Amino acid sequence: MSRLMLGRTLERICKAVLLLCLVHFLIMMILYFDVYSQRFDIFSRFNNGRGANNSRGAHHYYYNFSSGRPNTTFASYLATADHLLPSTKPEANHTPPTPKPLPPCPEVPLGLVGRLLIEFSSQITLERVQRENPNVTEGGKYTPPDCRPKQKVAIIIPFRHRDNHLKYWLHYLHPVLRRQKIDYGIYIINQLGEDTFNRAKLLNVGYTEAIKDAEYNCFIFSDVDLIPMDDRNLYHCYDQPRHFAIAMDKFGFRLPYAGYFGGVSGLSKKQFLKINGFPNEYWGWGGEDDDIYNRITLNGMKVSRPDVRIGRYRMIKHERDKHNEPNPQRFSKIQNTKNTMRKDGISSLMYRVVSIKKYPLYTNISVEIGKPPPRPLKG
Ligand code: BGN
Repeated sequence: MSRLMLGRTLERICKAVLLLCLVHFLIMMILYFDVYSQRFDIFSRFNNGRGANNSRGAHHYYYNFSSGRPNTTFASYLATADHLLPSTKPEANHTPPTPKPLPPCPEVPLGLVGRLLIEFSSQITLERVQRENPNVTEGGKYTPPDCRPKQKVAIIIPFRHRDNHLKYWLHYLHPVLRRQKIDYGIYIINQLGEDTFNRAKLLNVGYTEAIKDAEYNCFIFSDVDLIPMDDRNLYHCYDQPRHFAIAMDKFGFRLPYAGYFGGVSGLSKKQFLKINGFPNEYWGWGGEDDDIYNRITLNGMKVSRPDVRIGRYRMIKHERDKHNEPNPQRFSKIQNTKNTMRKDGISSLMYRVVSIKKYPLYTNISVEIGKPPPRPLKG
């Protein structure tokens, strides 16, 4: 009897085990076909964060619960152990690491070399300058890759028929500005036609066009034939309007007079607007820089300058330009800055842009700026 009982019990146990096996097999089949329908994506869940199958798509499918899982089924949900994993932010492992915010650029950049050897006898080509400055981008722009500069500097060069000088300027200045960690763009403002040259008006045009192009807050105005001989003469803006070219070779490496503000100067946007920009009415050579100096002092500012050993410049020798004769009115005009500066300046500027061309090493803006008003007849 007891043997019979034992046999029956064993039989029941066997049936139960068989049933369990069957149920298990059924579950396995369901799971298998469900996974199959997901295009054999079975491995992606195991490779998560490691293997080649870890494409963002597959990853997204299994983990992004919040965005809804359109093709998932309860079975497939069960088939993954994901719901058992601690909830981690899935994207963190897979997005490329967010670049570290750059540190501010140092006040005194590392890597300056000091005194530079400047000569104008070797022939320079723009192709060579381009090859030597591969990180300068279209329009002559550059941003330091390893630090965050405080200022954005537009360098503005009044121009007409000085292509050879421009090559030297670009050849020497791009590497200097790069070492100085300046965030900059170069703007050549080319006066079209052969009417009398007007340097200060071209500088006003440069300011106006540069701020249309990018958010500059510092403007450096440079003649095309002036090359700094020391890279410690930093091309950015200062607390007061800056005069950079204080010791030119042609003046025996000295300031020619205390109020000299010619050659290379720099003003922040605020300083520039405070003096209503530069005068538009100085046609021909001379006086416009003295007028700018007057504007600065009349508006309660002072000129700041580098050390005389650092502010040294070489000027490229050249013949006197045609159509830029000394302006006979300059003597009387500079006596009158106080009365003219509010009317004549950035507020009254009129010109016509004919073309804007972005070259690899600079932006060229060709403009018509008109001609001097007819002289009043004597007598
Ligand atoms: C000055 C010129 C400046 C010029 C410097 C250096 C005048 C105004 C009348 C005195 N100023 O004499 O414009 O930058 O020489 O060349 O001529």
